[in-house]
Amino acid sequence: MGDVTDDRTWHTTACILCSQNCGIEVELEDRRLHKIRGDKAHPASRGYTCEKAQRLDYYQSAKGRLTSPLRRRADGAFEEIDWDTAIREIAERLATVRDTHGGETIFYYGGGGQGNHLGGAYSRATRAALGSIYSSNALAQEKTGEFWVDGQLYGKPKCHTSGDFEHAEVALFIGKNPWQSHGLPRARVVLKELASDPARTLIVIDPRRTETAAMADHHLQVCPGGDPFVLAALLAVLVQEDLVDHDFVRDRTTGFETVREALAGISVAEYAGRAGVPETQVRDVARRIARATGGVATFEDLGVQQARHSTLNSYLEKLLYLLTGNFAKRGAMNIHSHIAPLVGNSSREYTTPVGGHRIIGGMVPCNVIAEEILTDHPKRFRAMLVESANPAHSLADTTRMRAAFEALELVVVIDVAMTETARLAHYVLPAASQFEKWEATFFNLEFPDNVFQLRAPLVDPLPGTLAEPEIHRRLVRALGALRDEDLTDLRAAVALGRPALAPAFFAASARNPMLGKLAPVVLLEVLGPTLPDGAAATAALWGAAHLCAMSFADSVRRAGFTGHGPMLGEQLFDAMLTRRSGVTFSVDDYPETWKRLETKDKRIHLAIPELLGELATLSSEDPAVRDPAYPFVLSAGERRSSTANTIFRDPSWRKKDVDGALRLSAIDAARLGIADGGRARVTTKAGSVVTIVEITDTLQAGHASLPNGLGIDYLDEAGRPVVHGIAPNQLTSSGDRDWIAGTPWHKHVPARIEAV
Ligand SMILES: Nc1nc2c(c(=O)[nH]1)N[C@H]1C(S)=C(S)[C@@H](COP(=O)(O)OP(=O)(O)OC[C@H]3O[C@@H](n4cnc5c(=O)[nH]c(N)nc54)[C@H](O)[C@@H]3O)O[C@H]1N2
Ligand SMILES: Nc1nc2c(c(=O)[nH]1)N[C@H]1C(S)=C(S)[C@@H](COP(=O)(O)OP(=O)(O)OC[C@H]3O[C@@H](n4cnc5c(=O)[nH]c(N)nc54)[C@H](O)[C@@H]3O)O[C@H]1N2
Ligand code: SF4
Ligand SMILES: [Mo]
Repeated sequence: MGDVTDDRTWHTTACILCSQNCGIEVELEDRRLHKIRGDKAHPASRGYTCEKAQRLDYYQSAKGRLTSPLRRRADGAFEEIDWDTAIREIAERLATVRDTHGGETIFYYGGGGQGNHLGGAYSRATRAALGSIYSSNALAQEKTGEFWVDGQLYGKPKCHTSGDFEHAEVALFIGKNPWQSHGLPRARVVLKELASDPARTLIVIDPRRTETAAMADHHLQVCPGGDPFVLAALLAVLVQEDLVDHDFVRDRTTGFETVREALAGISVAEYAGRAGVPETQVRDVARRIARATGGVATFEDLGVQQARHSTLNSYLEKLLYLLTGNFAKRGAMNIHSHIAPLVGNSSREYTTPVGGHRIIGGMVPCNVIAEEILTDHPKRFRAMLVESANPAHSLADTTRMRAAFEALELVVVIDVAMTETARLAHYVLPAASQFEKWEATFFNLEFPDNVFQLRAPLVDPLPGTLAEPEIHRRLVRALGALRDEDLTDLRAAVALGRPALAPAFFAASARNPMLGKLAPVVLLEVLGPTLPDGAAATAALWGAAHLCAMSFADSVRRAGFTGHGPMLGEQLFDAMLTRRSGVTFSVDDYPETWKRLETKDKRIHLAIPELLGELATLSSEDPAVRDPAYPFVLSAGERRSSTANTIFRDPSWRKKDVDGALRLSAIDAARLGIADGGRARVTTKAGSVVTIVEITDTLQAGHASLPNGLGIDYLDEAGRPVVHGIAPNQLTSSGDRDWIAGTPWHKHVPARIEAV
């Protein structure tokens, strides 16, 4: 199974704590992840890890793992039931909701966290069997505004760009702290290279002097919420000082004149001032970006995507690199390939059934989910299937989300642990952990080289648990959506060898479209048993490999695959199955980006009327103005060395910042009379909590921050659940959201802070 060196057996897998999924090697001791080191053979991480990977056993060996399906009794307590009973009852009750109110009233949430997307791929079959069409996940509280802008500029929301930071002459991070949160391969190495090379420039826009900002050549320390002003000022400098790449704009875009007019009248001095940044610094940064010949790469993240004007911020960020021609070239922004898209393919806009809210890339805005439940509208969501997510904790306004869960007729949760959401479920299904089953993620977002890694199980599933592909297979079967006779032809084709399956599958799903919709489970049944090493659960990847090879044939060939026609996909699938440290599945030339543009005229459509309208409203807004009742801005959910979403429930994984302190500036702490390590009460319009304080010189006065991922419970010595730290969404409100994408303002919560 593994590779033996120094008398030890090292097993190849990946870290599951953030979207980088760095390749690691693990030495086991019984079922524990005993020793962990970076895997030098991983094509993207190349041996790199951050300190958090060392803690992975806190996930694998956590107390309180679920080991039996659970059913909630009338008295509220859970009782253990066997798998057959659980699957039968869940299927019956879901079918009743479908037959009474329509499959569209069954809502699906989740499908994967930072390390596991394979199971979620199979949920498509369960949803198809139920006629469930509405779904969502965490991307609809961070990235959907950006996806919408991508759709306007590049033709479809799935035209997602990737910054080529490794080669960039200028790197710009906006509301993003990659030193802690990563988001790019080998982040700390890349940041150090950028910071130490005098020919390259690191720019950070962040109200806090983060670890990344402290390394930067230019830290634009905006006031919280100052981003649209500083971004507009940077763009105004480009236009007013005529620093625009006119050749690029003329040859590759439309709508520039409209954008130019919107920016021409902006006073750089005034907007810089309102953002809290010196005008000279804004001009220097704009000129530096315009001057770069070796590419400008940008990364916007939660600091702007979960703040006011979030979709506008995404737009302005993209205009910055587009007006300077930093697109489809080395060191700049490019549209990457994928194994399976994270964003829905459709450019058709549709809306939620009750409130008529815009659905972007197939995802219902997280902040409207409670509203779509807590109503007497006949098409309200009536049942919910939650998989690998903890929305009762991670969505805005915990109190309201709980009320929404309690109003549902049926809640089914698939998880490894008894989460805050699972406690609200009617049925809880125990999943095998990510080191007990075949797993992979579709966080394959890189350019020019894009990497996919399939992970084999390191240990057997904990008794009583099942992997999600098998859970979905059983649900689909119990729902009666798939009969053996539907599969006869496909089984016969597989018997002739895998290459015969593609044409047979195509023909079968043309005859019976439902087979196509159930594809993941169909493949699991017909192809799964024939796959080597018991890798049945990887069957859905066969389809993904073929689609990838068809969509990105040139890129897949450049990655060294030579097969013709369907053999290209077969070869790619073989490589995915066997190269356990990861496969570079596509290698791109920079101009490849143009082929991925989805606009009909193959140009970038620079003018977005809705957002230019919003830009104009900034003239009468001052981000420094605060409600006297809530004079602070609270960032509710900061990424720290001691946070990893809610993947670790055991608080003892944190060696520092054990309680997840509220960070407060020295000025505010002195004024409020709070000492380092003292306690403060934080009150917002949604709730009030008491927390430990850490005094820091990295924050400006009037700004405070709490970490993400805390406020979850874990069993104490006596087996009782005890909550550690503050759940940030006790303090957030679902109504505080972007008008276009519905994304939350978690990083911009008006708050009052008092000494306790
Ligand atoms: N250690 C660790 N890493 C993680 C995670 C984790 O839980 N822990 N989670 C992963 C996930 S799911 C995600 S989505 C990413 C998120 O990664 P990031 O977006 O980098 O994480 P955050 O710390 O939430 O927010 C980034 C920055 O926004 C800044 N900010 C706050 N308000 C404003 C503002 O008004 N304007 C600007 N410009 N900036 C502002 C904060 O000071 C912070 O430095 O991290 C991933 N990586
Ligand atoms: N206030 C505030 N709220 C936020 C944020 C913030 O910054 N501030 N950040 C937001 C962001 S960016 C994100 S990504 C979300 C994250 O929040 P969620 O999307 O809810 O996801 P996670 O916290 O990653 O939790 C993943 C769940 O998967 C379970 N799990 C782990 N392994 C497996 C497995 O193999 N199978 C199954 N079935 N389950 C498994 C874990 O036990 C856990 O319950 O939070 C969002 N919420
Ligand atoms: S960067 Fe992310 S994936 Fe890599 S070791 Fe750290 S937490 Fe794990
Ligand atoms: Mo996230």
